[in-house]
Amino acid sequence: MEVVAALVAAAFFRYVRSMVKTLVVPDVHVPFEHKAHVRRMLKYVEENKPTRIVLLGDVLDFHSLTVYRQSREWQDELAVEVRAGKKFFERLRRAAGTRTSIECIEGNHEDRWNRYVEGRAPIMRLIDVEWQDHVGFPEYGIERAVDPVFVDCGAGQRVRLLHGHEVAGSSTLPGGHALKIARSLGCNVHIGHTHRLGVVSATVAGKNIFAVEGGWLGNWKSPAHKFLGVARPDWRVAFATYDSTQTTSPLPKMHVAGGRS
Ligand SMILES: [Mn+2]
Repeated sequence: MEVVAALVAAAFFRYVRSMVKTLVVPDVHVPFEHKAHVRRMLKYVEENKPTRIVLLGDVLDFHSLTVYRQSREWQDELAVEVRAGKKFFERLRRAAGTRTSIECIEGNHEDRWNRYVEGRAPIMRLIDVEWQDHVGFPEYGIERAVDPVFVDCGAGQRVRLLHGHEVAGSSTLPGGHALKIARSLGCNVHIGHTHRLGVVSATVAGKNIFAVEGGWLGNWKSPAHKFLGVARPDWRVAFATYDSTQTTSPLPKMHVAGGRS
């Protein structure tokens, strides 16, 4: 009887160890985030304590560093943006606790910092000024993701996470750009970047693959997005979770904001 109990316990702990719950956070665009929906995401983290959190990039807007500036009053506010970014990562770490790994993929908005340094302040390369060191990565144990990032998504499958700007182009239908990337890589893919929400699938070389565009957590009404006006594109507030133990489907659960957001 004890032997059976020990075997059951061992199997249970093997199962728990192999259970990976991953939260995938799309473009937040701090300090132009949607505050209520960021709170909702942080509450999810607090209550569910995922094993892994992967941020898809464009966590930070770096509006002060863009050459496509939409809001004049933000042109000299890099310090404000950096402080808001650090606050965001602090809140995320506090909600997650110490056992969750937090990884961050670089998006085209974080790349604004890199391009600025390369193009306009090359002397800063000599002193190694990297964006992630200024928004709390060392303090809060956030890792800058090393490409490629894969997540166990259930049904024995993995999905590759990218920001989405790595492959040129866009699409008119939600999910279309992710699908293009999935076809070119020949694997399941989940991206941010388009701010749209779409889960689509295709058959590549006889293999069924899926492609996800995971929405965003930004705010339409913020200064950086005012230019969108009333004719808003079909961007959706959302985040996603994957459960490696699900057996019926490899697809994510999409946590989508309803109504107007
Ligand atoms: Mn974005």
